[in-house]
Amino acid sequence: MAGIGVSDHRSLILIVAAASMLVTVSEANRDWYYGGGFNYTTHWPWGPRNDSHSLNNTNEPNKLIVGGSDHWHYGFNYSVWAFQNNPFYVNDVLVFKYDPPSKTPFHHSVYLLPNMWSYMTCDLSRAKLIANTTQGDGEGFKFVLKKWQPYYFVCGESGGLHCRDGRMKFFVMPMLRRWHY
Ligand SMILES: *[C@@H]1O[C@H](CO)[C@@H](O)[C@H](O)[C@H]1NC(C)=O
Ligand SMILES: *[C@@H]1O[C@H](CO)[C@@H](O)[C@H](O)[C@H]1NC(C)=O
Ligand SMILES: *[C@@H]1O[C@H](CO)[C@@H](O)[C@H](O)[C@H]1NC(C)=O
Ligand SMILES: *[C@@H]1O[C@H](CO)[C@@H](O)[C@H](O)[C@H]1NC(C)=O
Ligand SMILES: *[C@@H]1O[C@H](CO)[C@@H](O)[C@H](O)[C@H]1NC(C)=O
Ligand SMILES: [Cu+2]
Repeated sequence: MAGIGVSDHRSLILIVAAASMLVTVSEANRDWYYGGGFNYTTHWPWGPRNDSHSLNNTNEPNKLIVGGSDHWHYGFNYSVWAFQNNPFYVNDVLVFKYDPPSKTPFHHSVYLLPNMWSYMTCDLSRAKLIANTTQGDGEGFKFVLKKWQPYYFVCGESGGLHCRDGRMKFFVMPMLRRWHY
């Protein structure tokens, strides 16, 4: 595992705080954790949802290209992207797009990490490969957020360098659509 420099300590503490918030959210499935400016009356978890993802109540899963037009590349801040695209819902689809080694010298991949700590430290020792360097080609690699659980996505290239220094990491906690029973 990579050593953690002194300068990282402050952000580490912030992330730990965020992590413990996440645990609370997991337990309660409260909608208010995600995004700002919520009206507690209208967004109470068991009330009818009314936000950009469900304005017309179609209940359709959303399909999002990770990074938007930036796709999946070194240096883009995916934590910010994920934050701006909250909330995610169970059954939403994330699409990772990146060129295969035949088209570029810059290789990428997608791994899932098992927990917040490995995510924070970009520890790939227990990472699970979900898309290799060629699978982001064309329409991209599609990943369905099947379960109500946190997902820790990282790029696994260069022994974790893309995760650590390249910001190719983000996590999502998809929410349940309350009327799906
Ligand atoms: C929140 O929504 C409720 C119900 O629509 C409304 O009565 C209330 O004024 C809203 N509060 C704020 C701060 O917007
Ligand atoms: C949901 O929000 C939109 C835009 O803010 C509003 O026009 C609509 O009336 C709201 N629907 C419900 C059911 O509250
Ligand atoms: C309803 O949602 C669907 C799926 O997101 C979208 O394609 C459609 O344009 C929306 N319709 C309206 C009236 O907002
Ligand atoms: C990547 O995965 C695809 C689909 O499973 C497979 O066909 C391909 O051989 C793999 N490529 C590499 C470089 O491992
Ligand atoms: C992404 O940007 C935010 C806001 O500027 C910053 O707090 C965060 O540390 C950045 N993430 C990474 C992995 O650099
Ligand atoms: Cu990468």
